[in-house]
Amino acid sequence: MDVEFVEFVIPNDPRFVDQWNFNQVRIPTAWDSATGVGVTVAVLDTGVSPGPDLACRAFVAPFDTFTGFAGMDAVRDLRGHGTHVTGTIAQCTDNAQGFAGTARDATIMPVRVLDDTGTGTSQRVANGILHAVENGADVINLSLGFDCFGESWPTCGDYAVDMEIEAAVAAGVVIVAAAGNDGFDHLSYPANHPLVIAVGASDATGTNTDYSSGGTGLDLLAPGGQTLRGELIYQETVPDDGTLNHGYFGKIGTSMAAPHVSGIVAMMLEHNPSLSPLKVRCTLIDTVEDVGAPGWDPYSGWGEVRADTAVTHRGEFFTDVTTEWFEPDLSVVVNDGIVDGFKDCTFRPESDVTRAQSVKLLVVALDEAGIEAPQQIFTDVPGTAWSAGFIQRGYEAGWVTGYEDGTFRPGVPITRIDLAVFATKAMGYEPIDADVPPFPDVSTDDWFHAWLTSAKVNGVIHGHGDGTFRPSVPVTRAQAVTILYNMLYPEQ
Ligand SMILES: [Ca+2]
Ligand SMILES: [Ca+2]
Repeated sequence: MDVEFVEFVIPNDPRFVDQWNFNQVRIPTAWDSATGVGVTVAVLDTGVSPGPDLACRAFVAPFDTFTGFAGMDAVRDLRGHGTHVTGTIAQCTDNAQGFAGTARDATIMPVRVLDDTGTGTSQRVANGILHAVENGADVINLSLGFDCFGESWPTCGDYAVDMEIEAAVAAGVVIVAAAGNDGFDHLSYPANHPLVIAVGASDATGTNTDYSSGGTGLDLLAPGGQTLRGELIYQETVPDDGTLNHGYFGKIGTSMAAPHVSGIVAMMLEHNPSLSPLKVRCTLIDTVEDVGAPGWDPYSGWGEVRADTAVTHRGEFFTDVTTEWFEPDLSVVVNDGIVDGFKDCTFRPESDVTRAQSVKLLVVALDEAGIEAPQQIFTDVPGTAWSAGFIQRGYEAGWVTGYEDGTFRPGVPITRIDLAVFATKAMGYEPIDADVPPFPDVSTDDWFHAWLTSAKVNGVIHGHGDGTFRPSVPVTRAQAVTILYNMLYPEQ
């Protein structure tokens, strides 16, 4: 058999050999799939002073929240923090100079929210997030925060910044923040905000460093380095003496860890632009290398980030779905946008599906939408109910039916037979009369037998392993996924 061999591409940046952190989290491998083309990362920091190894980079909408001025002069970085962070995200790469960057073709939006002492106010950060969203940022990197001293969000938080975070994520912008460097068991703010991806720091062993803050809400680790063994994060930046003399500086901290993740997110969004902030976070935590205690733990979150699997993975898997029997079906219907998981990145495959939820799934699976301003059709589904538009859509198409007493019973778990009949009718299949029942545990006298026969013949449903159908048993979310998959992709 002929096998094609390919060269392993190593960028020609001379100092790439010092970037242990890049190989550790598989960034060069991820470059085979994406490099951040067309994706904008806003760096809310001390500004950016581009040196020779950022000369290739495109910068958009630079803005100083202190003066309100725009332009690269306004965001000049005299401290070297924001420039270093920017280097990790998008240093010019394979240019025979200096170091490499993670999302080596991303666009950077420098927003100065910290002054030359590295200090800013919550109003600056809030204004910076607003500026980033209004100017088209896809990702916001926050290598900043304040210590929470044992408090959790929202006790440890800020109202103005919370408002802008929520608006940004609602607009589809992914926010990544440093966990904090105090080594406490509580994250700093805003890493502790539930909508923000919280990044702790690992060293060259891949496990958490002693300075990296952890606790509830920690999502994952990325390399932040440590000084004891000289495992620093190197990029080109300026010293903090105001001279603007560019050089190569090694730094450590969760501030250095977060931009790895921001760069990886930029590559993920190039590879799959439809990923929502929730799917980005779920994909990141589902593709980590688990380190420390098995599963999520307060020191390392879900584990250390892996750029290659995060980028190529399509966000279809959930933390409670591993090698279940329905996973291939699930990945298809999730990527089709028909079903989604929950905000905690679980899918809850064994939970019931209600009748109202089933109708919505079928409407979405048919690539249709709910009717706007729906009327009341069933006595127990007012026009204001979230499901009313979906139920009216299915009712008018002739596949949603209720009960003889005029109710629909939207909150009741749907039975296997009701979902099979809805799905078969929704697909436009005709009932099939047969002399024998389609399954041994149903009868030709059952009201549904012609529909169930059609469902079986058309591949919408299959029986259990023992040949039975069990028509009155409630449908789990896992089973609903399989029915949707069979409906859309019947075996021929
Ligand atoms: Ca370079
Ligand atoms: Ca772990």
